[in-house]
Amino acid sequence: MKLIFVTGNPGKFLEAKELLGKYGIRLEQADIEVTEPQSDDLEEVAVKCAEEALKKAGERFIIEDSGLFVNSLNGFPGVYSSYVHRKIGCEGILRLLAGSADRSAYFMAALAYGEPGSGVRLFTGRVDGNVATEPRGKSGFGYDPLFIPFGSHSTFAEMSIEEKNKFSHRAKALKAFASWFLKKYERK
Ligand code: ITT
Repeated sequence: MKLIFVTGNPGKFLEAKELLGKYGIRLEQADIEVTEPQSDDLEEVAVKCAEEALKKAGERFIIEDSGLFVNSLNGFPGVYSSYVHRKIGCEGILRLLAGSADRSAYFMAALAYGEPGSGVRLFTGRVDGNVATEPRGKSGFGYDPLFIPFGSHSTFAEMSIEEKNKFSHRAKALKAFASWFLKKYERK
């Protein structure tokens, strides 16, 4: 079963490909141009992007918006995670957190499935953890060197894709999607 992942982020794609492969779903990447709307609601961004992608994609697809929410920074960088990472990187987040006793944070993923003729459906996933005191590890992308999920001593960047998928926000949203999708497909 083939499915398109509309994303320009190869890290997101590899994680999703590994996980959905276990469900027998063969994922292909498509970098369809989608303008992200101005909103600080992750779910709204994902749904609006999916609605736009629906106009351009000729087949069923998934699209995902995600971000790191640092509790002592009132959820910053949140929906602006990609932009903030490009501008100040992991080091910038560490500077903002210098001296903070509370280093708790979470990643959220809002994953929208779009199917021509059927509209859009949303799935979400969240993982809580702490921001490390220094970047650790070389794998993954974005804030992976900073994030230590509860239940582990390693950062996401110190984990293999398979290990990260045991914890991550993206994997949780993808698992919810995959079980719904397979049931829907089996009914047909
Ligand atoms: P697409 O929109 O093309 O899918 P993107 O990277 O721009 O790719 P987002 O707009 O959803 O995606 O931004 C999410 C950002 O949040 C991402 O670029 C990272 O900086 C961060 N992020 C999200 N999930 C992450 C993860 O699993 N590990 C590390 N950083 C993550």
